[in-house]
Amino acid sequence: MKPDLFQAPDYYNLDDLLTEEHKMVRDAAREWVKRDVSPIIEEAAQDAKFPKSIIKGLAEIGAFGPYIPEEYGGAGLDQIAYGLIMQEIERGDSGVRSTASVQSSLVMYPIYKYGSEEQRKKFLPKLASGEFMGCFGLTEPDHGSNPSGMVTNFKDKGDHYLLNGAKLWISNSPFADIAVVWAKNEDGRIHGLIVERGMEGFSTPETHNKWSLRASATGELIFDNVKIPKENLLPNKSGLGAPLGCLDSARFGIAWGAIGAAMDCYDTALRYSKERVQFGKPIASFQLQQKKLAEMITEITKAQLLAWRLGVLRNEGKATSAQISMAKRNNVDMALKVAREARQVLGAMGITGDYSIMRHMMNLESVITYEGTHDIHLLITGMDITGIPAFS
Ligand code: TGC
Ligand code: FAD
Repeated sequence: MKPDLFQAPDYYNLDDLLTEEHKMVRDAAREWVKRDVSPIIEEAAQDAKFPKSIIKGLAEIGAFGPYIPEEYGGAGLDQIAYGLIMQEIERGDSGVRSTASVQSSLVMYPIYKYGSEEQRKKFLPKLASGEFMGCFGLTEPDHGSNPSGMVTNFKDKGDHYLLNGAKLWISNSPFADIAVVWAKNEDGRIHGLIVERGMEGFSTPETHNKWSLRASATGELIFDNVKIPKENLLPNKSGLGAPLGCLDSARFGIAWGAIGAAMDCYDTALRYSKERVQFGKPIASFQLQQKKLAEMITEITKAQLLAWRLGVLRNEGKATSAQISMAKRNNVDMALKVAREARQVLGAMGITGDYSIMRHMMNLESVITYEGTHDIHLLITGMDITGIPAFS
């Protein structure tokens, strides 16, 4: 892979909207990605191996629980700082951002928000430091977009619960120490349970042959009469709204993260277009290439503004789930389109691992599917503006 020469585009001087703390956090994440992610990520993706060496660095830049209070080991930052960290990490690779998203929004957040004080104290500091890694099990083989149909279930056996079922497409599952798992009780009510590696009947086989997010480990969660101690049930929220509340936080992070992938593709294409000469001129001098680059920076700038405004609303506690869906959908779609255009600017070189664009493009095919598909987020907007759900 070529040396990382990334220069972040900021066409509308959005840095002026950031505090000194935002810029400090963002720059630390940016430097870390340049130093510790860029040199190893292409090989990790080619080998389809999650690079465990990055866990310590992710913890050090505050990527595990950016907005979780410091008393539980989190970084105690605001939502914009959280978004900026996700942007910088995904500038390196969406799979690395996935690991951070899952740990922060899908494992630490539910324990912090829905867990008991004992659960918070037991798990959050270890998750923040990376000593423990977590995963989040909502999707099942027959229930993806429609998680309310889940069949994974647990029964009250007096001094413990008995968990049965299976989850599929679970980021981090092959190496996670704990899993936050969503399952139905005997009344059909959805609850969150903390399942720990080593519990009898719990296994996490890896899913192979992915062409996307190859540097992120994905797998199953299988529960075969797993005895769950009663103190591992998240006591403070139940119903589908509980896992969906976690998704709000993760989708917000993705809305920022996707901008990072797009920025990297644009920056790479811009630099290449000025250096690559055809017909005696840099290809940047041809109108067709300028159109691509001009449209890319326009769309990136619009997405940056959307994410920033959403961050302000989240900081004020005013962002709705539907607003988060709009930003996730728009920004991931934008990033995928930017990646496809940028790839063309590089011609044949664009398909190689010498540049990051093709890897981003393939990664974004997962990002546009997970945490709610492109179609589902459109239907969420449709429901919000018409008041009529069109899911079924
Ligand atoms: P519906 O009847 O609309 O809602 C059920 C209850 O949930 C509440 N709710 C929400 N609460 C918080 N945040 C949200 N975003 C919420 N959306 C809905 C709702 O108010 C209701 O509460 P209550 O109290 O009335 O019961 O539910 P539905 O069954 O009709 O489904 C709606 C739909 C389709 C929008 C939803 O289920 C959905 O979002 N489906 C997509 C599934 C999804 O996103 N899965 C993601 C799995 S995790 C993942 O992909 C991780 S990838 C990680 C990585 O590697 O980065
Ligand atoms: P389906 O729900 O079967 O959808 C297939 C197609 O039908 C889609 O185009 C969809 O938009 C469309 N569709 C479905 N319903 C409707 C409708 N009502 N109207 C119109 N169109 C519709 N899940 C987790 O729980 N935890 C994780 O950590 C996790 N990590 C993931 C990592 C990767 C790499 C991937 C690819 C997925 C991951 N997922 C995870 C699962 C992800 O959330 C689901 O794949 C996603 O929610 C879609 O579910 P599905 O794949 O079953 O597609």
